Amino acid sequence: MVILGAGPAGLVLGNLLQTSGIDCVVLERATRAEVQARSRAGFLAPNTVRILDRHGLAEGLHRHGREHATCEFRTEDGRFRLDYAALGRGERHTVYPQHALVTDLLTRYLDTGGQVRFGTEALTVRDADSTRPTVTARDADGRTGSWRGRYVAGCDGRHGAARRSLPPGAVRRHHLDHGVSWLGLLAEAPPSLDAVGYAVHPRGFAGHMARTPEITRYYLQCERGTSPDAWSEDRIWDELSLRMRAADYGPLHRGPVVHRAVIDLESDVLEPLRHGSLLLAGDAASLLSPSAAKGANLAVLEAEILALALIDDLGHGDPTGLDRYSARCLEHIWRAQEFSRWMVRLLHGAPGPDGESMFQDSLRRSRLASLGSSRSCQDWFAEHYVGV
Ligand code: RFL
Repeated sequence: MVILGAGPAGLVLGNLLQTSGIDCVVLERATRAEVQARSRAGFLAPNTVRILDRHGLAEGLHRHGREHATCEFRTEDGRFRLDYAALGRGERHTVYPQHALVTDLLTRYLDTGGQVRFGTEALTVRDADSTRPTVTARDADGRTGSWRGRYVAGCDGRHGAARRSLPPGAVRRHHLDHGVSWLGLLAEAPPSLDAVGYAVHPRGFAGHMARTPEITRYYLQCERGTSPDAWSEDRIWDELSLRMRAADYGPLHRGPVVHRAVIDLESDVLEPLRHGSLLLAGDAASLLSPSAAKGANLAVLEAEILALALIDDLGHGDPTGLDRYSARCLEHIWRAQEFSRWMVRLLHGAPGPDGESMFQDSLRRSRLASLGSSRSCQDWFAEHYVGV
């Protein structure tokens, strides 16, 4: 079994296969240090924690993760808080940075004898329509080699070799550009509020998400095409303070911005998630906008479904799970996509000169008013916000 990519999807899959005695190798383009330093997600859904618990992979997150169950919306009409653990199914998030989870998964996989080839970039997957698919890969010294297995799992993200190797027409790609960009920031500063903060402002969206007691993630809506370095740190903090209405609700804890990236909010779904012996999971299968924090959670869920199906097939000669893999995952993916899209519409809609954007903005305002006042709307939100 050849797994492309040592992110959450590839490493959950690798751990489950390894524990079941299925021989596998993970090919990873980056170095181990790079993989363990990549800061991204932080909000783990209860189902993700249950999956990791089931397979003995949750020790670190139970030790260092923190439970989280409140979000606060700040708008031109005031602010309101939702304690989502008291709504919907009564569930909460665990805040645990993705790089810490990836480090735990990698350590466990290597400690139990798993093989990872770091610095090895998969170039193509050939013969995916046969039972001996082959991956051509280049190592850090520029040497090219081949890796063959019964199956190849494409867990190498949206720009990886798995997607590139799909023959034209084999898989459909459904794509949606939400038309919005965010400047994603990591600040070396403690969280400024004890809630996820969503601020809707005439100058654009601003978001606040705790990561650790020392690190906080912020988002600022920006013009499409903005360079990540275009904003000075002073401008970033001034804009965050303005949009989050710090003058009314309390100042933000400022600190050095240690990472920044511009994210164009886009979504896509590949259908089906399988071409012969090549199976897709995580961002390689479907990209979600970060508006609802679902990507890493879906990656873990899909990896578990795929691992159990592969164990049935390779260990017991039962292909039923693999035959159903794509349909089962797509059901979860489309629900997550729907909620992410709803969140994009909840948080954006700048008023403009034309009637269309005024209309959109009024819908956005009305959506927020329903969320702030209707218990059934809040229950629906809570269920989808923590669910995958
Ligand atoms: P990853 O984590 O991108 O890992 C893919 C791995 O594949 C390697 N790779 C290759 N290796 C070999 N050959 C090649 N040709 C290769 N090409 C790539 C890469 O080096 C990498 O190690 O994909 P995976 O495993 O599918 O996991 C997906 C998640 O990482 C992603 O969905 C989340 O980070 C999305 N996301 C969030 N998800 C959540 O559930 N909760 C959150 O709070 C959350 N916050 C976020 C996010 C994504 C963000 N960005 C990147 C837009 C916040 C941000 C800012």
